[in-house]
Amino acid sequence: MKIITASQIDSFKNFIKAHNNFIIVGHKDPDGDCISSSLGVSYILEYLNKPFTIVNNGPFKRPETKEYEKFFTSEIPFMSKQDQDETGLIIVDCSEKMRLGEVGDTEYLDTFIIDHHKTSTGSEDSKCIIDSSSPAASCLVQMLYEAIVGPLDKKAADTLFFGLSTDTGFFRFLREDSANVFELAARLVTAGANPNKMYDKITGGKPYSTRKLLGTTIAHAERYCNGKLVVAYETMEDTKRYGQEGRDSDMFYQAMLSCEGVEAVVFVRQETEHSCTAGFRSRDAIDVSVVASHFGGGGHKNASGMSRDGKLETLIPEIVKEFSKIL
Ligand SMILES: [Mn+2]
Repeated sequence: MKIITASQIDSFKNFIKAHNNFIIVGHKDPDGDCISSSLGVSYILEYLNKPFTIVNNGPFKRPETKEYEKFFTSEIPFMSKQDQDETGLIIVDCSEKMRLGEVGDTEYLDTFIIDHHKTSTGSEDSKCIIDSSSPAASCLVQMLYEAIVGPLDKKAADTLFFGLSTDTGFFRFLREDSANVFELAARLVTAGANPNKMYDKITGGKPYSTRKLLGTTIAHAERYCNGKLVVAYETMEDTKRYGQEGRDSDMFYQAMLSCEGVEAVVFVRQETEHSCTAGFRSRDAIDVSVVASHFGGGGHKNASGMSRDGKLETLIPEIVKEFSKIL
């Protein structure tokens, strides 16, 4: 992870100075990092006495995200032309406005992006901190917080530890180059974050039906590319039966990636009659973001996703074909 530079901190400070009001927004279907980064930025604005609204299109489906829903509104409030001119939009854990969902008109707002997705491109000007070496957007927010506000209090530490824990798979995804990530974590724990409780929070509380759904998904799994690729799917019927109260695809990826010879895992879900979403995970050198980009999606080297028109029967062979090029 790269440490945030003085000029990045200055560009963020200047953006805040330039506006009287702020909208903070992250990607729809928020995860722990998205929530953590959104709230983290709000603490910085609170400290600087700048008014803000925290927006997320939801839904807050994951059990660990539910307690945070009350801090978010689902749409950007109505603004007059003058309000728009004075308002700064801060996008966290996301670089594509498409992924914000139906939050309202963001086009006229001066924008600053804080993100760590590999497929992020960044805007033409310098109003962004985009660093794919950062394991979580919350790490970037933590460094901004410490630079602008100072030492973390317990509330900020708890919130930011949530993002770090989520996006690192509770530190499982980190490698030998991440000593400075553990230094950030150490400061969070010093300020009161509790790793044991956090692990419980991000892994526990899953409804029983999600375990049944996991069984169905595993039963649907098939191997391709000489056993290097596993593909599973969820039909609308499966969702109806077991998937109403949330899902736990992470558990599925873990189960399959720990299987001998498997290098990549695909999970495709029929969301509506005409559209699917797919998640990709991989080990080590296999870059699944390449496949995700091919289908108009994005993400990280070892974890990406996409959303696309189509049916399972036709989409799965297309995905397998793309994977056969990289496996
Ligand atoms: Mn993230």
